[in-house]
Amino acid sequence: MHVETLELFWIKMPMVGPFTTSFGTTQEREILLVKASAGGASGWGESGADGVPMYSYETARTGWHIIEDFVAPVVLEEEWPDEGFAVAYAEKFSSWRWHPMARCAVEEALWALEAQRRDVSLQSLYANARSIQERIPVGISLGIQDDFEALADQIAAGLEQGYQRIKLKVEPGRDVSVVESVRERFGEIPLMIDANCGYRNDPDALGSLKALDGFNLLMIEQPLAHDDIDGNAPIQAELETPICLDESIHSARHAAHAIDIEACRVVNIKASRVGGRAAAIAIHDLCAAREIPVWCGGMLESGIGRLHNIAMASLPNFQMPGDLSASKRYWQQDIIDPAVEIDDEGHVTVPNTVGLGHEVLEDRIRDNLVRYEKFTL
Ligand code: OSB
Ligand code: MG
Repeated sequence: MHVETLELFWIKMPMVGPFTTSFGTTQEREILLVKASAGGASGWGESGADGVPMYSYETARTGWHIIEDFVAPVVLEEEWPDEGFAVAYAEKFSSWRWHPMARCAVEEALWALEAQRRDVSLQSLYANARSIQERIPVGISLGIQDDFEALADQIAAGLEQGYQRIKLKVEPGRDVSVVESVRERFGEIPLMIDANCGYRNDPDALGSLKALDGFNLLMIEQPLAHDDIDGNAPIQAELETPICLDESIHSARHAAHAIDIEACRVVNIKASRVGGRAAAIAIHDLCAAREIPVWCGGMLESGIGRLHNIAMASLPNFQMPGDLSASKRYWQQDIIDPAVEIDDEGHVTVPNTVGLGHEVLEDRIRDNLVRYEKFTL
């Protein structure tokens, strides 16, 4: 088959509220979407990159450049197999270096297109005969806040809605006191923290993290620099609390190394960070074989990336609640219909209908457009 058109939609959408991590605040999300079409069917994908390089060096603009100038010409030119073209794409581009979020966006569009053409669910393509979970437990991620009462209100609302764990963003100086207050107020709720590399310049990172070790946290996510896997090993050896790596893991090789040297006991999987769904699933399988639990991370995705995450997180080693929360936590109006919702037990049901599973609202996408282009051969 040939991919007949690739369309790029660069959009900007206001968030329901600001989201602050140790690297900065997001109030408006820029998102790059890809639509791939062939034979009257189409599929959508999303890049995890934002408008500014904070979590990642990639942006919507760098994604545009990489896809327009390099990926699209190859994808449109190539004669792909009728079945398995999403995997063939992943293999072809696996030798390309970096720009994982741009590559992932196109790959997702191809997976969704393939599901549509074969009349199957995205979940069943990702699972590829592995067992699947029909419902996935979901957690929420709460940004750093100046006002503890505002944070406490959000925790109370999250628990009330059934969310299965609370993740608090922390940074040096806004860590122990916050966790201590949350434990005092809410007791032994399932709680974890995410430092987003915040302790990378702390000369006593071990001491700072040990001070957080007595709170029975589910895990401490990404304390050290993105390019420092090894620094976690001596710290993990001294902590009861598992370390979970996010920013540091860009490939199955990274994951294997981190597990070998016991730098972490949990892995956060984000397809956009590792260059696609096939690569993410390979990390899922590797971690399963090594008995390391994984969970699906989030990048403040629109409904399109969210639905890809949910389909992938139905794989069996996604054992811990994922950052897969309801659309309305981030968006006034999501670009899919229906929006993603969770049930009152804090689970999301994985769509088992054809393709992405929900309708994509192209008109709403066009309402938020920064830039659009359609590429053909
Ligand atoms: O580190 O997991 C992270 C959002 C943007 C960038 C990085 C991260 C996050 C989150 C939000 O924690 C997770 C979500 O999408 O719900
Ligand atoms: Mg994280």
